[in-house]
Amino acid sequence: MITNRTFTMIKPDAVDNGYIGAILNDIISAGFKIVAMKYTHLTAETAGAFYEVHKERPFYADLVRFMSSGSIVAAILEKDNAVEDFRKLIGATDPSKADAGTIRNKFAKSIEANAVHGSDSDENAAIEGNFFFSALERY
Ligand code: RTP
Ligand code: MG
Repeated sequence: MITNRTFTMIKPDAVDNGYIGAILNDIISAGFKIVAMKYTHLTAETAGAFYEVHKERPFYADLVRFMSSGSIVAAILEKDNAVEDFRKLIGATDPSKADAGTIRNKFAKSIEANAVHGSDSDENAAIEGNFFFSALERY
């Protein structure tokens, strides 16, 4: 398994607010290389499948509704220690608790509409990247 990769989405709130360019700039400036990227959208069905791990959580239905409410940008990113470094770059799930300068601190509005997703393990980074990109696209 390739362990220097992570997976991200720019979520519908950030796309709608016009932050794609600024967020990509922060990601690239932090030393991440974009391996694969697409502008697309999730349906309720595909968002439900992507977030299947959260199926039992109280926020699951709202999360699926939100994530299928608009366009997203999905990307595979590469850097040494990618998963951990990217989670540091985006900050805490709740933007009111995210450190100054983090992407969620700068661009997120609420615990749900929190601008970006970042994989939480190498294993999930691979699963999530495979969800959006074919083997050819993520070479
Ligand atoms: P992500 O997976 O998006 O990178 O976020 P995370 O690891 O920081 O947070 P996680 O616990 O995996 O939750 C996934 C997403 O669900 C929404 N959420 N809503 N209403 C709530 O209390 C609540 N808690 C989480 C957020 O969009 C969160 O990013
Ligand atoms: Mg998560």
